[in-house]
This record gives sequence, structure tokens and C-alpha cells, in this order.
Amino acid sequence: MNIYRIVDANINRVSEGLRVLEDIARFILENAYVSKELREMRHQVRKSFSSPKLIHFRDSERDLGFNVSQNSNIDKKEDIWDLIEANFKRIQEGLRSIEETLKVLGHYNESKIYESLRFKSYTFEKLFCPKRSLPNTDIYGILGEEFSLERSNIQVAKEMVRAGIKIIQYREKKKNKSEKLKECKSIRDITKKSGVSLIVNDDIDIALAVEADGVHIGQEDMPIEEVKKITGNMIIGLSTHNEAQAIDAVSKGADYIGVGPIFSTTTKKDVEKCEGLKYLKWVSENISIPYVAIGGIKKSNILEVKKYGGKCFAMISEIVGSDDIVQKIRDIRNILGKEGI
Ligand code: TZP
Ligand code: MG
Repeated sequence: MNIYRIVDANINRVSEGLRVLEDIARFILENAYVSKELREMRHQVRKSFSSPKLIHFRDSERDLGFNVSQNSNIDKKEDIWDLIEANFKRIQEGLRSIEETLKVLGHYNESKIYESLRFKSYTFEKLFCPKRSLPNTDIYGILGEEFSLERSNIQVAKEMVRAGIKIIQYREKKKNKSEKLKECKSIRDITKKSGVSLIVNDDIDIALAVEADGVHIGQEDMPIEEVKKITGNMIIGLSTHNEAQAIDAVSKGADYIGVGPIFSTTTKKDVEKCEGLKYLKWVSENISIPYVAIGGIKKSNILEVKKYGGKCFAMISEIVGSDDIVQKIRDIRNILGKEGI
């Protein structure tokens, strides 16, 4: 029956699409993990249904699709992202076609396998999205309810957004997961509406659940290469306290590093040793990825931090602990020589 031709043609079509994406992941995006997973998927596509009837009904010479394809303009690709999108479409359409056709042929179990492969391809498509990048900004806002003068994290986030902050980190050490998740969902809504990036500290699962722009992890957390496997195109920030950690962070693919503590701080428990301004200066001269100075930074000392190479400044207590958050941010920006908001 000719219906087997549909299955055969689509298994080839899907495998070819996967092969293109596998090569892009390997040679262009240099993501060995995704490339390996796609190869595995390609093998599953080939192996999950076999029947002598497939070859028996194959007839590529007479395949009408070939002529149509040869004379078509639809395939024109402007850039690599078009190519990626087109190949995912091709794969998903092909898998859907196999899935439906196998049902007609009575191969229900195999049809389910191809259906699950189609869902898997949607996940992979997300991993191919262009990498997000840290906004180029002066102030990196960090939440912390216990320092917020009885205001909630949500209220403080709204104030930060009102003040024109472009990146907010959710950092909460006192609450349980479900409280954090609930709060983060609201903060995600607030930040998304105003085009502000949201980074979640520590909890990669919450970052994924609320579709944050990124995660921030420390030296004791999951290694960055493992984090990268599950966070797709999210930004990954890593706290560093010395030169060796900075070099390591760059080589493992961090998108930015935290540099500090610059000055002494009581906001963080068990704060790490760091040669503060000296280390910052070294980073400013030797590290090519974005870096964020942190720890004890105030309106009163921020110019000194700038003198040592600081470009982006993270502050917790100075901002969340001020009576008038919008005014404090305006003051800091004036000191830094930026235009007021
Ligand atoms: N990492 C290094 S110092 C620090 C963190 C999270 C705390 C910064 O808080 P503050 O109030 O700005 O000193
Ligand atoms: Mg941490």
C-alpha cells in the first residue's frame, strides 16, 4: 500500500532535518550536549518503526515532492535562525505525518513513540533560541525582603521598575519553595510587562517555572556546565571572589560574573574572602564577559568602585532599605553621571 510511502518519506525527511540541526548545534552553536541529544533522537526516528514494506514502496524518482522542492523559493533562508526554524518545522510536520499515518495502518504503539518525539522536538527548539544577554546597565537591583523596611518583595520590585531599573534579581533566603515560587510568578509578570530582565538566585527550578531571563549561582552550587544543560538560552551568572574563579567561570561559559564582596557587608551570611577593589580592577582589565560589582556598595562609595573599573553595580541594602527607592536610584544615577530618570 502506498501509505507506507508516506511513512518512509517522512522518516527520511525528519532524519535529514535532525541532521542539519545536529550539525548547527555542534559546529555553529558549539553545544555538544544538544548535538548529542539530537543524534540520539535521529537514531530513535530511524529505529522506532521498521517494516519491509517501507523499502518496497519507496520510489524517490517518481516522488512528486522532489520536483516541487527543486523549483521552490519557499526554502530561501536569510540566516542561520531561519534555517533552524525551517528545520524544526520540517521535523514537527514530518513527525505528525508519521504519527497519523501509522494510526491508519494500525501501528498504534509506534504512533505514540513518534508523538513523544514530536513533543521532545518542541523542547529542543527552545534550546536553540538565541542566547539572552545581560542588559547593559548601571544598576543591578537585588531583592531581599528582610532588608526592605517591612515592604514586600513585590512592592520593592514595583518601585525598582518605576525607577527604571533594567535588571532585578530575586534573592530570598528566608522563604520556602512554594512561597518563593508564588512571589516570583508575580514579579515575573511585573518585570515582563515593563521589559525588565528577571534573574533568580539559587533556585534553577523556580527560574525555569516562571520563565525567568536567567539564574544566578554561587561557587558551591551546581557546576555551571550542568546548569547549562537545563537552562537553555537563559543567562547564567556566577559569583566569583578571586582571579582563578573568574577565569574558570569564563572558560565554563558563564554569561556574567559577580565580583565581590567589594566592601564589608552584613547582608550576606558567611561572606567569602575577597580582595575587593583590587580584584575588581583585575577583572576590569582581564575579563571579557560582563561583570557586576557587589558587596557593601552605597551611594557614598560608588564613585570609588567606578574608579576601580566598576561598570555595573549590584546593591541590596542601599536600595531596598531606603525610604524612597525611586529617589535613591535617581541620586545614585546622578552621582554616576547618568541622566536622571
Ligand atoms: N554577594 C556578595 S556580597 C552580597 C552578595 C549577595 C551582599 C550584598 O548586599 P549589600 O547590602 O549590597 O552589601
Ligand atoms: Mg547561592
